[in-house]
Amino acid sequence: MSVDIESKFVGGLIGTGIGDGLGRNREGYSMVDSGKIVEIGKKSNKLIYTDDTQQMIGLTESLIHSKGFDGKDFANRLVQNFDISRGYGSGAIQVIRSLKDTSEWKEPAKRLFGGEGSYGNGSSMRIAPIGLFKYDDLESLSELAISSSKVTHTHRLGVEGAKLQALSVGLAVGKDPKEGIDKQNFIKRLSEFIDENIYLEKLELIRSLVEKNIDKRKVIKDLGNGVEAYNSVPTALYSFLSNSGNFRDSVAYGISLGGDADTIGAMTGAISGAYHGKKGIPKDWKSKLENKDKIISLAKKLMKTKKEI
Ligand code: F2R
Ligand code: MG
Ligand code: MG
Repeated sequence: MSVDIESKFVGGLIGTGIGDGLGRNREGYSMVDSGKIVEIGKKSNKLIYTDDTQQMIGLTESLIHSKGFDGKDFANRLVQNFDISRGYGSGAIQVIRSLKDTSEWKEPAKRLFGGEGSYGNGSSMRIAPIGLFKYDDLESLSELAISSSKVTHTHRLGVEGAKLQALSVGLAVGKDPKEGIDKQNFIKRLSEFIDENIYLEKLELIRSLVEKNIDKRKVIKDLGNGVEAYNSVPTALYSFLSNSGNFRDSVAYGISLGGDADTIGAMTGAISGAYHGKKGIPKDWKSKLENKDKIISLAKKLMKTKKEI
């Protein structure tokens, strides 16, 4: 097996941005044909990203600067990069505003939702750089995913979603798209790291649905398309696995499910981009991504940092 790891780092990060930018105007809408999403891509002059990619950029910058994960540094970058026009979740807005006024960066996230913490998909949608950075050490990958989630999302289901998404990206890096993917084995390997029943049940569902040609309505009903991490991380994984042959199909499918479309697009794009690599992403989509050169440069720096530590 020979895989171009740098291409995969670039793929995982620009995949996030492309899925996010393509899905941006579909967030909150109903399902459509995948062809409609491809058409949106053709008609758009630029793929403008949202909070998903804005936070992904901050996490990547932080991993590079700190040569690993540092919660305080990441919290500072969430504050510095905050741009409300990108469309953040209400809990995320509260946490980031509180982080600005305190050095106790672990505290604001714990106060959300009556002290329950958030189970929104905000810490999952930005996690690609952790999956890339630790793709060769899934135990460390899981620990970093948990720590990075807790800066904004402390609810156990929010944390577990971030872990599952990061693991999916990490596992995809090590696979050679020329060899194809053993879907059953991919899901089995993920399950070994997952503790929460709702995710284990959805992984089991993906295992049974993925080899069949399933109606989209059933996918939405069984796996979800909502803002909760457990209603969108498994959906992104399914979108990738059921369309693993090429990046365009997987991302168009994920976004076409509607609901939290930018975020399902970002997460599907992260996994699919980490699998197919930069070369597997359609040129027209790549060229339209906002801040493409900056994101590519960050992916290369992330890989360099990994090599140096
Ligand atoms: N915010 C949006 N989209 C709406 C605005 C877009 C519009 N186009 C614009 O430009 O203004 N999208 C982004 O938010 C989602 C990620 O959210 P995140 O970061 O997880 O935020 P939050 O608020 O923590 O969680 C989201 C919602 O989940 C529910 N929830 C979470 N934990 C809960 C709990 N313990 N109990 C009850 N409900 C809980 C709440 O409804 C939260 O508001 C992505 O879609 C991103 O694209
Ligand atoms: Mg968004
Ligand atoms: Mg969203």
